[in-house]
Amino acid sequence: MKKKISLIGAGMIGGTLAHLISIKELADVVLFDVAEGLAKGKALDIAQSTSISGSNINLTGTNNYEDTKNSDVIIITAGIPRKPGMSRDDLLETNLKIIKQVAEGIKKTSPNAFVICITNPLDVIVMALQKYSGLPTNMVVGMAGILDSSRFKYFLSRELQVPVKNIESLVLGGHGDTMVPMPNQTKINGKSLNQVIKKEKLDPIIERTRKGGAEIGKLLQKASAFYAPAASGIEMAESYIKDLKKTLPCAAYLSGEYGVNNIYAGVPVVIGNNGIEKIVELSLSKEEKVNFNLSIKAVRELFEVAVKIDKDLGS
Ligand code: TXD
Repeated sequence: MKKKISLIGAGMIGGTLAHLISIKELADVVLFDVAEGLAKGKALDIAQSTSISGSNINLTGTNNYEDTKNSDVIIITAGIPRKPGMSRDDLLETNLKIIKQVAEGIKKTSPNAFVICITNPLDVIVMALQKYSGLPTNMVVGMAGILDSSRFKYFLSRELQVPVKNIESLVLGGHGDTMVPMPNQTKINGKSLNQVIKKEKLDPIIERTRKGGAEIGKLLQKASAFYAPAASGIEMAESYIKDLKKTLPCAAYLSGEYGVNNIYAGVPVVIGNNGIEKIVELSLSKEEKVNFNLSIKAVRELFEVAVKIDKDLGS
């Protein structure tokens, strides 16, 4: 029986998600947006490419929540993206209102779905989504670490002239300027990072990773990054749908892991057909632990701002 993925938000990332799902024949797709015609137009356009890609899936565009009911996976990009000069945190008030509306819709129509949140500011928005929807924490996850890790690996591959597939790495913590690229968890052709790159070369790469989203937003002017974010979301959805049990850096609910409680943050998790099946606890260096805790502090502070905006989050 073919699975059903509903995409809440048919903008730059949502449309790209739909196209990637179609090319990979991952599931039937329902593309939802509040903007009249946007989801319908993109779904119809992608559907007309299936004879070329040879994909045998159903694509529906809609602005009626009912069409998304009983989804196996829901990927949420509903919300506004950054404009040049904006921080991810500047999106909080607007996107919090949107995610509350989306969460109430999901609670009614797809309470058993695996929900992947992409909307920024990611760590706080995914926590709000889980609280508003009441879905179990193992079935609500945020996409950020795969994207940040992919950016880090790409920059390293360019600097070291090594194929990106020969690089293993992780970026953990919040999806913001305090994110934590993990040099001690990075291997280049199997060698540890400090054997192949000097600190003065590595630090600018870490900084460029942290600012990766802003760099693309400045170039695009009217959009933020969308190809790599969409590819990252598909990696998570595919691991769930095919029960691949991949270990992936994602924003997951922590209840004691890494000494952290009651907050979402980027950590390595195993994603299978039961959702987040395991949170992988790495042994962090002293510096990594300090940076991780700083990142958690930044997420907590922003969540406190969210609670001031909507008291419902404080209960
Ligand atoms: O790594 C990450 N998590 C980030 C996330 C990487 C890149 C982009 N990041 C964030 O994703 C970005 O800051 C935004 O918050 C979301 C979506 O970015 P996108 O570039 O796709 O934004 P668009 O193109 O503006 O699309 C958002 C769509 C748009 O079509 C709106 O009409 C729709 O969201 N929208 C809604 N859809 C459904 N329901 C509601 N309520 C709604 N409100 C707006």
